[in-house]
Amino acid sequence: MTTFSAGFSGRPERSTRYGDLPPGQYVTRDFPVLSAGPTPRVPLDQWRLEISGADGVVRSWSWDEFQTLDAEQITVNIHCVTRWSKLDTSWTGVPIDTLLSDVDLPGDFVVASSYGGYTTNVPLRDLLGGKAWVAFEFEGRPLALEHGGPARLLIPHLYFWKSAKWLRGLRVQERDELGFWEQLGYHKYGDPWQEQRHWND
Ligand SMILES: Nc1nc2c(c(=O)[nH]1)N[C@H]1C(S)=C(S)[C@@H](COP(=O)(O)O)O[C@H]1N2
Ligand SMILES: [Mo]
Repeated sequence: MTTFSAGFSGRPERSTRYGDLPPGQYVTRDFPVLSAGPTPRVPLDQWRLEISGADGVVRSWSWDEFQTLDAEQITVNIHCVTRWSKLDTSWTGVPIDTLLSDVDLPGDFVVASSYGGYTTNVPLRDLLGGKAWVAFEFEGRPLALEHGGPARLLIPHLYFWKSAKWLRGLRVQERDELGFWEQLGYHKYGDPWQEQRHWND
């Protein structure tokens, strides 16, 4: 756990753990909210998570079904393209490996889409191998609505705009297709260690 000292919250500071901080980032102890539109409210009894392929939805879970899947505790650093990073955030989430097992994967690219219409593209390989989750708890509590509750994508090794809040579905497809921020100029891959912030980075 990061220790919290009153007065330091929110002030940009240098990490003493330089190795954890990608270039151009500073550490924040706050948890800023960054949303491109209004916060969608999806009642749990109407929530569904859908995996789709070339021919539409191939797997889906209601909230109750999703809650029966094996979840993991994850402690990771997260990095926003607006330059804040947050160290040692802890989450509970279902690995994407679990969601995509038993699914015939019709391509190497994924578009994640959210309730509310947000989209972001991620190569399939970046979601597999224990590198990404659908997270539904933050620091031991149900994920707050403004941070993407009831459930969001968590892909800590890419800039945080790839971690779609209010996740509704993952579509696996043959070609890469730019998402919301990627169409507006953000990098199509978004590796914070290579500072892939914008199209030409
Ligand atoms: N659905 C949706 N997901 C989203 C966004 C958004 O606007 N809508 N913003 C992205 C961006 S730019 C960032 S930095 C993180 C912010 O997550 P937070 O608000 O929990 O800090 O969510 C990402 N996921
Ligand atoms: Mo962001």
